[in-house]
Amino acid sequence: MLQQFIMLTLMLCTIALTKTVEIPFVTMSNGLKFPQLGLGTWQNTEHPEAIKSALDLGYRLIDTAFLYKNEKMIGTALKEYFEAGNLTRKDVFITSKLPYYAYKPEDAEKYIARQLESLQTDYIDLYLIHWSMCAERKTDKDEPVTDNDGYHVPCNVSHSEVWKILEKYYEKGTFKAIGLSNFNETQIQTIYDQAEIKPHNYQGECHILFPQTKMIEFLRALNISFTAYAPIGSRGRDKSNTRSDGDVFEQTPVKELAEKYNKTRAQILLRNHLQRGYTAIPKSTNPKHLAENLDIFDFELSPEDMKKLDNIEHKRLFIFDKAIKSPEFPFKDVVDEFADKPLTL
Ligand SMILES: NC(=O)c1ccc[n+]([C@@H]2O[C@H](COP(=O)([O-])OP(=O)(O)OC[C@H]3O[C@@H](n4cnc5c(N)ncnc54)[C@H](OP(=O)(O)O)[C@@H]3O)[C@@H](O)[C@H]2O)c1
Ligand SMILES: *[C@@H]1O[C@H](CO)[C@@H](O)[C@H](O)[C@H]1NC(C)=O
Ligand SMILES: *[C@@H]1O[C@H](CO)[C@@H](O)[C@H](O)[C@H]1NC(C)=O
Ligand SMILES: *[C@@H]1O[C@H](CO)[C@@H](O)[C@H](O)[C@H]1NC(C)=O
Ligand SMILES: *[C@@H]1O[C@H](CO)[C@@H](O)[C@H](O)[C@H]1NC(C)=O
Ligand SMILES: CC(=O)N[C@H]1CO[C@H](CO)[C@@H](O)[C@@H]1O
Repeated sequence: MLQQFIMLTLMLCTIALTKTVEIPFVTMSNGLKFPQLGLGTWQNTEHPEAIKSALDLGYRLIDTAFLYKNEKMIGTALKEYFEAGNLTRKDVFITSKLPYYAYKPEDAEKYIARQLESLQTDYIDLYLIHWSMCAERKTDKDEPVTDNDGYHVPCNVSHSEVWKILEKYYEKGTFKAIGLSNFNETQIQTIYDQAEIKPHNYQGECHILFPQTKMIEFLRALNISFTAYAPIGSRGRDKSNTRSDGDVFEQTPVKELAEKYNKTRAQILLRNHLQRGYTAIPKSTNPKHLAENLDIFDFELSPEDMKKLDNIEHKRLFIFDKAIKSPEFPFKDVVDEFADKPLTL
């Protein structure tokens, strides 16, 4: 009896130890399954091991972009991981994005080809237009043309022209889903109305200081899935294009709920996103944080506590002020606040 009991206990412990976390998903309008928690990679250009650790822990969604200068690193890490082990390409969901200085159709095609090559894959699960505002590109360089004051020189490509390129690759099967990032509701609606293939996803800044409640409702009505970027307040953000103030960890309800639920502040914030019903993509290269950010499936915030996180002063952290001269600049609040201020270069 005792022996059997010990055996069983040992077995259960082993299972508990080797089990990777099962992440819930949302279903996109085209039926694609989209994990509700993923790995952000902005500012990770030097830690391929973090990509592998994340996969070991159970992360299955990796968010990247041409602008992050890490697609080669990620492509190599994935290739090594697949060759060494248990997963294959189809187990991983890759999101990437077209840089704002490559919206002219011939440019877009060139950059897409380079991205596929860097990622060492023949398809990308979700491909987004990174910003609504585009800039002219310096000849033979991955850089925007800027004016004497450092502002991007806008390019003259319509959203519908770029969208048609994404549709073409969707129809070829190169992209399994397509979408937008950093557009406003009017712009999304216009593309939606004109599109043959409707956007499957929108990625926007979203955290307790900028909860995007109206945007999320708007997207739900169109069955466009949502991805929250900077979900824990982009703690390590550099100052280019972002505000330097605004710390979500220091908000009183976050501290109080962390104590009440015996969870870290990051876990409270990520659980809040999960219960709001969309996808969040916290970035980390720290093994402890990677595990912590995934350990949010064993507790639930009460509706009253969810409300406490709703009642915080709202402020956009990402301002993109170098692109403010574009006629397509999407955020009126930023224009009003920053149009006459010097750049946060
Ligand atoms: N579409 C867009 O325009 C856009 C814009 C911004 C971001 N994004 C995407 O969204 C992802 C997430 O946004 P983000 O990287 O700006 O910000 P974030 O995920 O809100 O915050 C990341 C920062 O928090 C730290 N961190 C992570 N887990 C932590 C924990 N448990 N405790 C304490 N600190 C923790 C990270 O440092 P460590 O690495 O040291 O843990 C890093 O400095 C990006 O990586 C990118 O993939 C997209
Ligand atoms: C969106 O479409 C998918 C696939 O048709 C469906 O499973 C899902 O329930 C829809 N979501 C909403 C919110 O309508
Ligand atoms: C921008 O493109 C439109 C349509 O192709 C054209 O009519 C317009 O003259 C262009 N504007 C500039 C400033 O090049
Ligand atoms: C709080 O969480 C920590 C870490 O998960 C755990 O070790 C500790 O026992 C918990 N404390 C209580 C009172 O539940
Ligand atoms: C949305 O973007 C357009 C630019 O294309 C701008 O004219 C409009 O004011 C923006 N709306 C809001 C609410 O910021
Ligand atoms: C995610 C996963 O299951 N990773 C495993 C792949 O295989 C190696 C070697 O057998 C394991 O160590 C990993 O845990």
